[in-house]
Amino acid sequence: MEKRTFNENLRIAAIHDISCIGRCSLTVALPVISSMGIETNVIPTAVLSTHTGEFTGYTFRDLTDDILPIARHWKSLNRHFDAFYTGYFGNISQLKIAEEVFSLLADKNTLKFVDPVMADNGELYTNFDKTYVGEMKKFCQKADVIIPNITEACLLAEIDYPVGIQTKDFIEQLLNTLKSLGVSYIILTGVNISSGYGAACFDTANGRISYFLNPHVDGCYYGAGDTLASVLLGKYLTGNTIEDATRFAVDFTYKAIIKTKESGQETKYGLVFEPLLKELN
Ligand code: PXL
Repeated sequence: MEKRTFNENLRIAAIHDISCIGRCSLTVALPVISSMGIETNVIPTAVLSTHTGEFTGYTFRDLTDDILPIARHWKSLNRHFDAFYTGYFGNISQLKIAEEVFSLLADKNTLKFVDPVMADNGELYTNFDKTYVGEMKKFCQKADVIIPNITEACLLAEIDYPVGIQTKDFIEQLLNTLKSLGVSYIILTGVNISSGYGAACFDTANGRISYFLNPHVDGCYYGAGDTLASVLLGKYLTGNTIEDATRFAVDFTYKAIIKTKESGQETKYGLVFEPLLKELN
């Protein structure tokens, strides 16, 4: 894929849920990508009072019926989008609907950046099942870039999830299996090898895998994947190579994890990324 050049009028659309508390999905994508000078439009897939990890009793308003009417209205406005960034969908039918949104609004210069949000730590999130995984696999085939964590990558590749530290051989086997999806780049997050914790960036055209790692911090940090993906997309769109964008995003996320740990706040409330936003512009 050719290197993208800086354009001060960049515009994206982010298709994720709004979790009103918990700093994930749109409450991360909006501030992070906007801070990078990119106009960030949104199509909310659902509204939840909190995200679904470690909270119980959350509200869930499914917005399936609003997605295509929003996209059709946007079509009438004749706006070009530099990227579509998809994340958490409210239900399985929204995957096909998102494909329709791409058909309506994406042109040949629109990057399709897909975070196949559905699982972590070896387990599917509440509300997702094997059928969803199959449909997500088909949806990923429409993408230019996908950014699964290890669990999601294993589900997409139909490979058993490795508990604990992974080997580089395992990571390479996993990425090479996912090559059949036909995307340009795969950014694998949650990589936990003996030399550190972070992400691997796979350029499927030349087979090169680059690792970006920091020390491992114990704990389950909600919204870390959304932070990493949002920073990476913004950096890539503003003219960095995918490898440089990945390095920056991994380091930013690591710093936000350290801030979160220092704050003593419960990790289910998301990453303390706000003090770092100034580093993005
Ligand atoms: O961070 C991923 C995510 C997004 N949206 C909702 C979630 C999660 C992870 O648990 O529950 C609603």
